[in-house]
Amino acid sequence: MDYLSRPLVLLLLCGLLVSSLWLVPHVRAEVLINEVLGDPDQDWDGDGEVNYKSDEWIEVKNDGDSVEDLSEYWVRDGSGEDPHLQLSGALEPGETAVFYGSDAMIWQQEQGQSTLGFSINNSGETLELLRTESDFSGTALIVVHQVILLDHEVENDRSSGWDPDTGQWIMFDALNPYNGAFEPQGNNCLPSPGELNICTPLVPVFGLTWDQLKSRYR
Ligand SMILES: [Ca+2]
Ligand SMILES: [Ca+2]
Ligand SMILES: [Ca+2]
Ligand SMILES: [Ca+2]
Repeated sequence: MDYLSRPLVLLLLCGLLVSSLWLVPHVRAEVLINEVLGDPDQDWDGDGEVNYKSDEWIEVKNDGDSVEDLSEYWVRDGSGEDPHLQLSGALEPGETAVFYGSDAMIWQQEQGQSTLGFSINNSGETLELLRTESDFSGTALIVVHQVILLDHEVENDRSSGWDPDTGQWIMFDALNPYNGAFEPQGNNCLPSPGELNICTPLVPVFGLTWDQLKSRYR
């Protein structure tokens, strides 16, 4: 190749690159943190024990209009750089998935890390959802969604999440009603791990034990 044709080839390659980028649809993360319970007081993961680490849970939702591969997503708390869990599975549009502290502990063990679970601080926490992004310089984890939990949200069996009707961040406090003045306020609805955040009130049913009642709302 002579000196004259080399810049021409470069120009052509650049043109091809720009036009191919132009044709690629804009990609943005559609998965979000939908609901969180950070101070468990019951056996949420169903392993027969109540544990402050393994029964914490984080629910994610696919808010987009195409199937999302969850293995591209990771969660971590606000205190460090390292993710606590690489998610797994796939989500159809509108679907939710829940991951328990026990899932995080298994993953951490597989990675040779300390089994800290999600480490959701009961006095308040920032949780981040990250996504694997690749470009010419390599692969990085980019924060795509963040939620902030205040002290009163992280109390025995209270969860916080997005209200599908109002779009507001709200507290699902039917199991531990909140009467204080801080936002978010409670809505007297039950936490809904793995389900859409549709309000189910706690209705006492005569003749059922407390455990039977709770299991109705899993
Ligand atoms: Ca448990
Ligand atoms: Ca906690
Ligand atoms: Ca608290
Ligand atoms: Ca939910």
